[in-house]
Amino acid sequence: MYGGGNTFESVKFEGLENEDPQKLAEFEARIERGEKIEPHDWMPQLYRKQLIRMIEQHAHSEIIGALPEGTWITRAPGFKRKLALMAKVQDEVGHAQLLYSAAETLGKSREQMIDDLIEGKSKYSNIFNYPAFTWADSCFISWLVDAGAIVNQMANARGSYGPYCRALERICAEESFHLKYGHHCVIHMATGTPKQRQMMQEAIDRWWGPMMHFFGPPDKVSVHTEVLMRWKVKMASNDDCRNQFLDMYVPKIWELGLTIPDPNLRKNPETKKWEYTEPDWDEFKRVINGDGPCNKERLAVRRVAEERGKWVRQALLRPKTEYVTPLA
Ligand code: FAQ
Repeated sequence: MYGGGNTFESVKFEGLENEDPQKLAEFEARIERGEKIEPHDWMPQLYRKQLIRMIEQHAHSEIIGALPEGTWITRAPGFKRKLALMAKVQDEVGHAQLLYSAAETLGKSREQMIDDLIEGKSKYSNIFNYPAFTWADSCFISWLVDAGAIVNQMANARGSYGPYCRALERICAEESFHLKYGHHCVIHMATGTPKQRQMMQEAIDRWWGPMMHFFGPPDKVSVHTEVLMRWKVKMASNDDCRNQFLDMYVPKIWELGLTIPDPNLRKNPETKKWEYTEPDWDEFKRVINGDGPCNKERLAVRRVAEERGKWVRQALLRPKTEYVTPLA
């Protein structure tokens, strides 16, 4: 099955009864005290399994996330935009490198992770399975998808697993430049010609649903949140991150004279929470399970990249081996 096969099945505390109760209690006390868990420390199998799942999915999201924006490098308007977008895409791929390294500390090899991705066994973020039709779509990703990623990652950088937190700290620092670049691109479009404003509005209309999905299913149906929050891997729930994103960015979108395609979107002054129309969660499930508009194309590109890069990896691993490429 596409995506690792756990989606929405109860996986909360499976196998915990087989762990040594004393070691488990010490582990949980360390987490409670705010200590970092390092690769050689004792940890329950479930903690290891959950971390591998989450960090691996995050790493895949970064390399697949480079694809919709990557196609805009040659078409970005002007040399400065091309240069900035190229640097951003390069950063995203670098983030994947950091994250694959963090996941490897838990015992799964990078080769296995890449194989699982290209064979469709691992998930990656829903949002990168949609096409970036126009330059405004690329601007949306650079500003608002990066903004969503920062909300989630700033919280989790304070979590319990040392290698993941250190990777997230560095990633967030770089993402903050992406956010500034993306915001600048959107301001330019929103304050430009009527055609540019229209393009930006259409991009927001297209991407709003996937953006609401981006933070994951509602807390009441999220299967992993409880265990991940108990062990401080996730430091904010899906709904909390979604709410924080709305709080920070809806006013900024409105400020630019742009609208959000949800007539029910409003902040409740009493609860201080945002109210909104639930996005189409059936569409979310289809997309994360392999049936979105671009899933097949995204994985096909990664398969080609893997195949074409094989000789480079082999050459790095066995530098003394000579290769001859036939000329004809
Ligand atoms: N997409 O029980 P929960 C970026 C799956 S980085 C796909 O709530 P959890 C940078 C979930 O895996 C973006 N699948 O799961 C960038 C699970 O399936 P499974 C990625 C999703 O783990 C910007 C099932 O649904 N960020 O954008 C999604 O507690 C611009 C049940 O869900 C991260 O990966 C989704 N959106 O919470 C790059 C951050 N949501 O595994 C280029 C780390 C849920 O049982 C350009 N990850 N699912 O088969 C996390 O914080 C969490 O894993 C969540 C999901 C919040 C994503």
